[in-house]
Amino acid sequence: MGNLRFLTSGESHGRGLNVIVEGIPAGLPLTEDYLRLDMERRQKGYGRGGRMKIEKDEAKIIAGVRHGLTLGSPISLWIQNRDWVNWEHGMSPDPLDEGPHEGKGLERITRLRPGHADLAGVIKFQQHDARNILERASARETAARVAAGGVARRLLAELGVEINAHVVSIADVESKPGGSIDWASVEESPVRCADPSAEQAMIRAIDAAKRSKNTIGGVFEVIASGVPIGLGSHIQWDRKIDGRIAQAMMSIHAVKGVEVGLGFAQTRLMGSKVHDIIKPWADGSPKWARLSNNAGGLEGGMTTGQSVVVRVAIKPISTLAKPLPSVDMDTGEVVDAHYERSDVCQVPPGCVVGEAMMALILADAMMEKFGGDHLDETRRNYDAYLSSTGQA
Ligand code: EPS
Repeated sequence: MGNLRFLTSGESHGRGLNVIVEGIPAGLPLTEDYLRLDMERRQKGYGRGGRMKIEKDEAKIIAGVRHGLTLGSPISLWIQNRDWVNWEHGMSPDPLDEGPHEGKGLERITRLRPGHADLAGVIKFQQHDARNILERASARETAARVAAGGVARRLLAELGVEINAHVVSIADVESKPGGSIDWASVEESPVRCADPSAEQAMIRAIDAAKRSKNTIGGVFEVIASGVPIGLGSHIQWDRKIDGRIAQAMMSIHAVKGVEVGLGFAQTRLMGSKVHDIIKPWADGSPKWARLSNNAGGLEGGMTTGQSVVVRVAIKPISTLAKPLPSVDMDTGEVVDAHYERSDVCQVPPGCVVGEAMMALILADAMMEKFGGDHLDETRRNYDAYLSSTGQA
């Protein structure tokens, strides 16, 4: 824990976002081109609003990399907000001069949106303008997480771990892929869905929500394969990796629930139907294989060597084009809640953010267990562990 850490900063309509990632060993190949892949993937998704037509997210490497290889020093990444040109005055760090104050972003927001950070934020931080809260509460921040997640993903790739995600449901439309997931087709799907018939129904559901000036949520599933046995630990609450993954997923904007493996469904089954039988050792097959993976690759706060599988529930976005009734914080009067441009559905891009958070947690756990100031040292330690524990 804390072997690999990251910290983001930035407001949605400020100059940009930055993130510092610390704890990556030296000698890891890393380029802006590699990071661009996930930055672009996060921007896609049916149900996005107008903002993504403005932005073209790129993570610039400011520090920590020389000639394509990490130095072991903090890696600093910068993502410019293209929309900043429209907000230079409204979001300027300079003190406001004498009024009148007119123009984009300068009008105070006092009509608090139910479901957003507005109400608790203005009370707690003693603000008179909800923009001072919503700018940082915005899911724009996930661009910085995905940049950091790209660094973690690059490290995990060296250790044989791959992370993917797909949309399991949007509103009441469920994906039923049947069999193994074709990740290439998920990548092509505008809603990141592995089931073509559900994909069309999901698109229709998003269209209907948009038409009725509403928003919808859903569930995505993140799957990490190639994970060794024994990341995390059973010995203390905050070392348990299932808890660490759940916290990371819950911290994503609009997330309201996380399930591991079979999740809540196992509460309706007998124990004999739930637990994953350990296969007898046989020549040619992996030594520690199981007959099923209902545990989602996590037992006792540790990885089991099977794929780590978590499902993440996203609520409908709280900025509604047809606003809910609310209260004006100045007057206490009943008003329509504030509306400004937003998305209709955030579940498809949520997949990419979920992958990033999974990568950051697993990379941290890898560094915790295998250490190393240079990638070669990390890999030596990792390989020695795999071969001495029958996992190689
Ligand atoms: C968001 C509102 C929208 C989204 C934004 C999250 O931004 P804007 O107010 O500029 O239209 O587009 O997401 C992003 C900017 C992004 O990069 O994902 C919100 O209120 O959370």
